[in-house]
Amino acid sequence: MKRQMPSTKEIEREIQDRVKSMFRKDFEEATKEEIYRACAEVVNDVVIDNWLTTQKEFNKQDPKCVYYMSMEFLIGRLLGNNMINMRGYTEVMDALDALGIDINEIEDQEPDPALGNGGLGRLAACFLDSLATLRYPAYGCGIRYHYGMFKQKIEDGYQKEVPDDWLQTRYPFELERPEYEFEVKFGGWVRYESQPDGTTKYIHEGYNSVIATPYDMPVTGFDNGMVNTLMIWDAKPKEVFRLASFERGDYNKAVEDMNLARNLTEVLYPNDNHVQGKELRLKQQYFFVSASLQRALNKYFRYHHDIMKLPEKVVFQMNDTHPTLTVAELMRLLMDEHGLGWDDAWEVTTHCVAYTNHTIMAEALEKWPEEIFKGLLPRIYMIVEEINRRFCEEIRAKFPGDEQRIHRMAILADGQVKMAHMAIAASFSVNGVAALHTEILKNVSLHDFYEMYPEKFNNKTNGITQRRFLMHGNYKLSDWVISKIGRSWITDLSNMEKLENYLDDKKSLDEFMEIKLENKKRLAKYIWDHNKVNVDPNSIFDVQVKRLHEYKRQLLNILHVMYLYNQIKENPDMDFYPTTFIFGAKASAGYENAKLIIKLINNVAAVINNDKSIDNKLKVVFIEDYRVSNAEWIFAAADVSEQISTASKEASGTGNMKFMLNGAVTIGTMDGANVEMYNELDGENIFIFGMSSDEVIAHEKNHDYNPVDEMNNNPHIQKVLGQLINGYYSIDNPELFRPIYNSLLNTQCTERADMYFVLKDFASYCEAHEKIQAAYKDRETWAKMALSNVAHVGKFSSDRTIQEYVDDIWHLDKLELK
Ligand code: GL7
Repeated sequence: MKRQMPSTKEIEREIQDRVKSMFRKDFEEATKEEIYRACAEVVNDVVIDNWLTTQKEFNKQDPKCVYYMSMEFLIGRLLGNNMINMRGYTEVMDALDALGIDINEIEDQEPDPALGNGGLGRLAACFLDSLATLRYPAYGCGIRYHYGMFKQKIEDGYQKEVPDDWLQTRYPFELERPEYEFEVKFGGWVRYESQPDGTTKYIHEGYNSVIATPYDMPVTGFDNGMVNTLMIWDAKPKEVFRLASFERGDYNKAVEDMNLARNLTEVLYPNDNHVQGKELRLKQQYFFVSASLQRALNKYFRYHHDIMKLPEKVVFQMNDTHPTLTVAELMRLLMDEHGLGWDDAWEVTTHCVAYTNHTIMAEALEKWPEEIFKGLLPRIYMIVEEINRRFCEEIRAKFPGDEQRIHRMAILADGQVKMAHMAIAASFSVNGVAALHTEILKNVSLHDFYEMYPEKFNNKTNGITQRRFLMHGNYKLSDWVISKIGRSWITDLSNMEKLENYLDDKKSLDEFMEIKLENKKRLAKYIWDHNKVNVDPNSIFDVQVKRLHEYKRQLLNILHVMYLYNQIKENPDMDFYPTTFIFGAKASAGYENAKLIIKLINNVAAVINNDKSIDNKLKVVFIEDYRVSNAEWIFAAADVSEQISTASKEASGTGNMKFMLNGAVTIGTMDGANVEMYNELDGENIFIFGMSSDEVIAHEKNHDYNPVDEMNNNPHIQKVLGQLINGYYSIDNPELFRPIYNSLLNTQCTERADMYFVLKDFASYCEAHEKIQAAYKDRETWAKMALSNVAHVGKFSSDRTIQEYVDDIWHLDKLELK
């Protein structure tokens, strides 16, 4: 039976009781942090009952489950999320209110679990939310990093990385499950033993090992009593006791095991769309893959004995290439532990694994040096060699005589293990994350593989959860939508189209704009508290928040701001609607160009914000430590959403959808899911600019783009670029931004000058901004554009995405819950 949240009165009493029993304090004496912990337990109590019921139904109904394998789950804070999904948010808010406490301050006490970098990790979290809401049986499988994504401090305009010690105090929404511990082995060698029946036994010896311990987190569905599980794995040494007793003399090995366990899950690699081939990362990958598979098989064998039928009950979705070892580890377990021969093991594996590609960026393609791979995973390496041998034979059979093609497609080539190739060879499904991205995979980056296995390729356009990104982040708009069209959109976002009835209703448009203004005031206060910059809530809030990457072109945005500033200074009376340009972005710790762009944004902000002569027409704000929790407020307050990646580079984007849901109007390129947003909007109420992906790809192929021409033909660009190197934004050190200047113009500095076509798209970007200015001046026009975005956002719910994965790839049944 589904358990509901108690009434407001009961919650009020329970919170006080918990404070007393947990901290031996009267409510009045409790700190905010203690009240947060008490609230978490009150909510947990209900969650746990539903979790138990759900898991009992799993045992009874024995449904097919998806295991979503991901190195990243950017779940964000859970208290608010769980209260929303258990339909108890208002009740807790009112209870706290009665006790004189603001719920925001209590939610703010929770560390923001940042077990991911950006879009890819947040997508995994949205998928779990949708799976539970749609009642599909699912497990998330990941890593319990002790330090998540670093916290960003801005000092003198520069990014400083500060460790994110989110586990400093006990996290209330996780549960250690020592009963599901498994051993994971690294290094050593493999000994062969011929068996009397003619088969060979492979024995792994001389290895180091750790114990993998899962911590389970509940994943609540919206208002349906369903609670799935996210298992994140931590490592502990197996040998502690031996170390203490000095027995058997392998003290050194025990020390090694201890260090292995200590380092393994310590920290998330803070790279987005880029991997470094670090051995520790490969260890992390094998660690969580092996532990998750062992737990999955363990569960399977509780109710089944025929391993050949595994694909009827289990599907592993690999979130990018990071968990590709799933392929080889499943083969190993099936053969070495469960006695299958190669062909049977391959038959089972290839019906259980599916792969999602999330990027075409070459630097994100995972390749491991064979030597490292072999040393760390000797048995797995043998299996990969055999997969590769058979795969190359298959290519040869299909394309006889095309040895170059075999070389291009091989899993083992040039001394490397190519993870994407293995993922595609073994998966029964390969999907991209937006229509355009999937087409580029098929026609360009994975073209060889598409020719080999056209039937494997399919598209699943990304989505986001409206529960977190509207109901929680923007309750004012959420309540307003409910007052107009009811509640059905909460679990079926396509119902937002009913808002079309209000597009010509002046009163509704006014109310809508009033809510936006309230949200802008909330953000303006946040900006004042954090940046000490005074921004006018009546100015246009033009926002670009996402990871800092050259292909995402924050540089184009800030160069345009520099251009506007020049314009306003040259023509003080020009017609210009005051605009606040808001940025938020973390750069990977070792990404020098990206970090310098952050510094540039902050220096430009300092100059512009302190120039009284421009009469507050322009403001620039860099929000420190952009993360899930402040993102919700930022989306709610945005008028304009900047989605300006070089066409073809952003696989999908998901921030674009969160802005749209919150009634911001997009300025964007025809890239990723922007293309589908454009289609949903019938090409209206969105500002598109710049080259198409075909044009970009053609220039890349023909090497015929020269940014110097762009500069010479455009005096505005000339002036702005001059200001990069004449000390205009860096008086003390005029050379500071020279590397940015060089990256745009100087072929000697990068592979290609202006790799991401910033100057090429500059003029058309300026024009699009002029159109925004014109549209914003008419309040009603703008309101209609913005509301039209909300009305057409239906497609971009992760509920829709998950239903497509279920129908086309996973084939799951909904769990029955009474
Ligand atoms: C990403 C893509 O860059 C992004 O466009 C996409 O929305 C996201 C989820 O599919 O995946 N790929 C990637 O490597 N990272 C992403 O965010 C880090």
